[in-house]
Amino acid sequence: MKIVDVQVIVTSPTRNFVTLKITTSDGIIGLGDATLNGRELAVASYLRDHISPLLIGRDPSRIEDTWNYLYKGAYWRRGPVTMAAVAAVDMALWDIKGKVAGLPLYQLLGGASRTGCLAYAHATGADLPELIDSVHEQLDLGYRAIRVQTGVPGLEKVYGVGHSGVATYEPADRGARPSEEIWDTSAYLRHIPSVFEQLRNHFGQELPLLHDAHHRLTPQQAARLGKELEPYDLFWLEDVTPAENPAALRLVRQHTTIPLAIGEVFNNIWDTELLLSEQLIDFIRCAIVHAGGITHVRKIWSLAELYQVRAASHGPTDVSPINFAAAVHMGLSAANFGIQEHMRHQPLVDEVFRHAFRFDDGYLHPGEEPGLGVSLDEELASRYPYESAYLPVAYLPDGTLHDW
Ligand code: EZ4
Ligand code: CO
Repeated sequence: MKIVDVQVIVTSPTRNFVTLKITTSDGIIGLGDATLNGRELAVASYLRDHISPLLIGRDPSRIEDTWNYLYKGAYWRRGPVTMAAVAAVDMALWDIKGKVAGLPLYQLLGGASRTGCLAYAHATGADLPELIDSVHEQLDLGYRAIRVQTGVPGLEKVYGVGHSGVATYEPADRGARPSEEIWDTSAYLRHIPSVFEQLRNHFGQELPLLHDAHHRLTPQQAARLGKELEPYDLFWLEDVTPAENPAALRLVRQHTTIPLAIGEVFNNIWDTELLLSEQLIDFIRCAIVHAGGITHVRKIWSLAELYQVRAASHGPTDVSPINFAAAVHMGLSAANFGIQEHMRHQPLVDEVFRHAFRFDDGYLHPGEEPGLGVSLDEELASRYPYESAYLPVAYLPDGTLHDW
């Protein structure tokens, strides 16, 4: 069997997604996600112009070999654009392998290690009453763990906090320029501990609560926040410091026992090596698509397993259901799975990308369809052409561009 056709499909059913479609000489189709929020067309070009011609005629069963061909062979390794492109090929080849075998991906990865993957939902509110309502909404949907993000007094807008509920919180703003937000770390640090105190008073001690600081703090600020949140027993505190400096977490770790999670911007096992081997984190959060696909993230998770770090892949709405399916298959099979972020896509996205994975009573299951279990309705997809969209940028009150 050979690869005979490779296509890159860009579609924007409410937001942009890049999909790689590989067809074999036996007529089997494999799909891979290649979406990189706000930089989608760079990955589409990498795939169309540089990778697709190399795939024609290759044996689709040689996943490991093809991964190394694209990674080592290019000389220029790493980086989110390269690794998303390699990941798309990798997912599509695993999808094909599953279809050839007649088995869902999780069976190829060793079979189920659990009956379902614990999911967490997002709750957001401009103020405490809104936040409490939002947590109740997610609990009513069946979620058993909740990430909470909240407005901060004095700040007009905070990233991750919905303008009109969770559903619309993340779509990158469509338009020619990113929107701009003012961020004030001191105001945030003063406010957050009281939010968790009141959430615990309202919801009791047992509900797993998570929070994302979105890479905005210094190590000293992060250590202080971790210590102040310890009484509220968070499931984790995510992305406290800018992720390109893993050693920053040494100071945080020395000062707080709060569980730490990081990794959504990582794209390579070397980004994780110091954090894992020094046991500076508790959860590794790479997105399957942004860290080289199933083949590479599996290696990261295996390294993590040695150090009692659990796997919790990034699951936002800005990657497609193809990525999400891969994450749930991997989560079901991995010994060290921790929890899966689950932001629901808009219904239109689920129509374009029909999928076998399902959410039920707090848990995700990948379903039993062979491969990843996702199909793309190309006719429907073609009705939603690409639209320029960007993530917002953050400034400090004095106009300094800030980490986020
Ligand atoms: O900002 O996926 O944990 N989730 C997050 C996300 C990220 C987006 C960036 O594209 O932090 O909402
Ligand atoms: Co995050």
